[in-house]
Amino acid sequence: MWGRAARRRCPRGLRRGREALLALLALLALAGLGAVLRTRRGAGTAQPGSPSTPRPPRSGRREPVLPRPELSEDALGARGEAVRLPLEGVELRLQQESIQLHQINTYLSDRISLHRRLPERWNPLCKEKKYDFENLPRTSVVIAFYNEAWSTLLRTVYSVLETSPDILLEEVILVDDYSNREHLKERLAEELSALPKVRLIRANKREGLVRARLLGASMARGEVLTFLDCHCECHEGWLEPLLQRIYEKESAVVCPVIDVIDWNTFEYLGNSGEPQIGGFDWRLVFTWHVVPDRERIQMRSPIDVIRSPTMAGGLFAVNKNYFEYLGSYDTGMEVWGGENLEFSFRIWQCGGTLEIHPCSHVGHVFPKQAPYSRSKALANSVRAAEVWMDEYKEIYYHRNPHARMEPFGDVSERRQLRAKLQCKDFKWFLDTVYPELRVPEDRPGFFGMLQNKGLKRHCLDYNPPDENQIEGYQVILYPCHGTGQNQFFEYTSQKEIRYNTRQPEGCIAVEVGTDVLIMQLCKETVPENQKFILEDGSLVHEQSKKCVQAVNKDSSNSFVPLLRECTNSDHQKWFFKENMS
Ligand code: UD2
Ligand code: MN
Repeated sequence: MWGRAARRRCPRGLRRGREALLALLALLALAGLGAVLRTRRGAGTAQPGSPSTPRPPRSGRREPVLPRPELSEDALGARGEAVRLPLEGVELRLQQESIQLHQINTYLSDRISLHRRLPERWNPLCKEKKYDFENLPRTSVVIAFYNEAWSTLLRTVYSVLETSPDILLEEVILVDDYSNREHLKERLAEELSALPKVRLIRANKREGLVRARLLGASMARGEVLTFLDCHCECHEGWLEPLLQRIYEKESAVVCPVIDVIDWNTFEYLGNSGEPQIGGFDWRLVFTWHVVPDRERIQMRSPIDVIRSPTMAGGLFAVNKNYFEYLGSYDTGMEVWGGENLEFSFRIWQCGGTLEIHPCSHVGHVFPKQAPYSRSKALANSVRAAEVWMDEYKEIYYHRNPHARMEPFGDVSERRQLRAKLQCKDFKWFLDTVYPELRVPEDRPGFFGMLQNKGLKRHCLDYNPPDENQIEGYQVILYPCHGTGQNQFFEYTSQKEIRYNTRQPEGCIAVEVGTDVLIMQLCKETVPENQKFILEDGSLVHEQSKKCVQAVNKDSSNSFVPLLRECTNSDHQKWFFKENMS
């Protein structure tokens, strides 16, 4: 279904590309550069949505570009196991400083070989898979980096060269996004100049990851672009499945499974079971999900591609022409964030597919926390919402009142792109691609901060210690802050008080026999202990017939919401507010 949609729509843009290419071919032929043509030809004539135009079979080695040097058995972390150095004094301090600077234990990373092996983390069936090596498109691997540590960056490069079949790798393009660290200057250029197929280009101002990647892409000679972050390690056989899939279907954008490399121990985690797919919550934060049954029944085997509503963002392969046809990236996005959801929406809404290949695994170091400022992420998300989400952007704004005020620049070109490609609307995306995501009702007057009338500006608040584990803690009262997030609730027509800024969504509940409000996961059929009646400002727990009241905690000045017999007190009155005004 996806393929057909893409095929119908693509030719117009492509035709123009083909005309340009024909003109270029004529010029080159005149200049006697016929030899160049043979390697470039396949790229320009490809039809998105259909198998690649056959190109003359190529020859080349199936072995990796570089052999992996032998490592001694006792080399640190040589097989991806966890390492904890027994340090004290100066060394311990240096390790802590390295974590402070990079939010990654680069002191340890520097002591682990740049050529280490990884434990097998793929489904054993992947080893049996056969590939059309001679026919597969070649790829340029594009890696943008900003102030990355030496060893994590170099390990990424070596790992690509030591795992990618020579015949499939056109080149590795490193894009320095205007880093200011000494080790990334001449020393890096020198180190890389000794490596085959590696090119280094430098931005002459800080571009942010979107434009840095595009800078790399603009120089790429491969038929496929494969993007990686600059702190990755590729698992054996990671590249072939990506290219094979794009060879079969050019409008497929394919991600590897992202395995976790621990920022502190450099352990290579991950498992060979079913990968997770990408989603998002209504704050437009990327989330991971198990594969839904509707997708599982479509898979022909456990190692078939899995369609995913969204991608994490850093690691994917795409046919270069198709990427350009789709409008590459939104160059109005700065630094970090938002581009992954924007691209995901665009791929699906404009006729492509976004998939994860279970046989392609790549490790990624998730830092302890963000190593550089990501304050531009909000504007990037707003751009994505403004261009792709139609009226559903309101659901996002309700949960991020501040986003409405964010200057996001001009998106008219991106909207034109959407019109030109005749992309489907967001409702189609939600219904077809991501039906698991519940669309909030957001009835006027029934969402936002839930403020108590008897107290001065205090709101219901839920602050789970772990974003990924939202059940089980107590709901509290906190000064209203008006930024959505932990104070955003929606009262639904099913009588739930949903905490639906996150995925999966929480619902306020009362544990039987207690007066305490806690968070539980919402259910398909609403459990009795999650039902509340909001009437004339009173919030009645239906099961116990008691009212939610702001109760003074141990005669201090702090209050908690608890169930009490209903009175008419203002401490039992609640009202929703959308923002602080
Ligand atoms: C995730 C993605 C990342 C990107 C981001 C959303 C994965 C594994 N990672 O965050 O690729 O999609 O979500 O935007 O899916 N960089 C620059 N210039 C900058 C900032 C970053 O070149 O101004 C580089 C950076 O060095 C790295 C890449 O862009 O190679 C991604 O940045 P990150 O690793 O800080 O993002 P991450 O993994 O937290
Ligand atoms: Mn990263």
